[in-house]
Amino acid sequence: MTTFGSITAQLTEQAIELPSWAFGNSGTRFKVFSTPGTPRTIQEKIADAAQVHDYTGLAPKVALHIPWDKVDDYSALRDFAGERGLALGTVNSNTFQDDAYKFGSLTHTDAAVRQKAIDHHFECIEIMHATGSADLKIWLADGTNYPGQGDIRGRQDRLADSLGAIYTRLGENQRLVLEYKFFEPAFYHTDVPDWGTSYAQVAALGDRALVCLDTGHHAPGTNIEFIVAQLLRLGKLGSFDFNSRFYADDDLIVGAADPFQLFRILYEVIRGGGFGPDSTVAFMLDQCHNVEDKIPGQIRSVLNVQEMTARALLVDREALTAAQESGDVLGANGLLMDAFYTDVRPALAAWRESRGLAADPMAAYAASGYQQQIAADRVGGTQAGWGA
Ligand code: PSV
Ligand code: MN
Ligand code: MN
Repeated sequence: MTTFGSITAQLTEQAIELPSWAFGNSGTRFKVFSTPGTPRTIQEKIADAAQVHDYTGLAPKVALHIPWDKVDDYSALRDFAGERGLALGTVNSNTFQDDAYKFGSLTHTDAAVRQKAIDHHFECIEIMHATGSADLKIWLADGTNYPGQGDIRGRQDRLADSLGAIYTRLGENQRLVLEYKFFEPAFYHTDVPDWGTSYAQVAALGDRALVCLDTGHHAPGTNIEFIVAQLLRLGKLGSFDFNSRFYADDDLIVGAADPFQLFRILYEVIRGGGFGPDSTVAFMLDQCHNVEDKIPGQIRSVLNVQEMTARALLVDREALTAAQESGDVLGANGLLMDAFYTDVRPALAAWRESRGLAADPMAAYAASGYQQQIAADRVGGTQAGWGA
């Protein structure tokens, strides 16, 4: 069995990007519950994200969502984040909250609507130049509710054209990541429903176009780690949106619903070269905290990813390969399960402490008084985002 001591160097390489919107209110279509101290501005969201990084050392970047996080001066925002030890990460576009997009955005039959959506992405690319962000993430709400409502083939062709226009505008060091989702808000078909469609679209664009895998965007029972293995094999896994789900796109804390699935995904990431200094895979959270406090929700999330990464790194790969190749079915399965069942929490706590971090980041944050402080300070004002 691989020892904990032999994986700590790899653990220091872990970096998880936090979504700005996780710090804002969000909810369901039934109710958005607010939590005291919720940020009203992107600066307050960044300040909260810095707390997560301070206590865990795991979250050095914050992803933006435009226009929710719109400001006049993005270079100043970059400096603001830098002063708090953070960099600005992925820029997420938004073509789902404008009346013009009722029947689609990049896929719309009306060239003027498509151009509006393309122009929005051009604006995102400009912002990326100022923020130093590498990735433009596109998640499309485009789709139809009824058979016959749209020409699903024509929409695919228009999507390809629109993405082509956006891709050509990217800077040399910038990438486009295309997220897929099998349903919602459209219910009959979505225009990028699965990894195959995302792959087909990005493959046609070029090397700097890749797939974004959101763990909550698959039909129940889907073997997500197989998709991970395949995309890594094809060199097209650009990024993750981590979260967990019981039923639909629940956006719950990653690792909460199915820690074993998270372990299996991270094992394939490591196996496929998606983890570590040579990897270009971006690890992001895409979550909402509707009933729990947001900062501890994010702290718990990055710790869950760290814990399952540690367990996945503990897999004795040499022994596993030997068992696989000799047809030792139960031996191979046992090796994987041994690593999964290893409680790495005490070792991780001691290791954190040895690096000057809190042994228990959840407890340290709770004791810091920050939550009470923001609840007292942040009175009045409104936020932009899901819960707006
Ligand atoms: C909607 O499903 C969604 O959760 C996508 O996963 C995006 O990544 C996110 O919203 C932010 O736009
Ligand atoms: Mn997502
Ligand atoms: Mn989603």
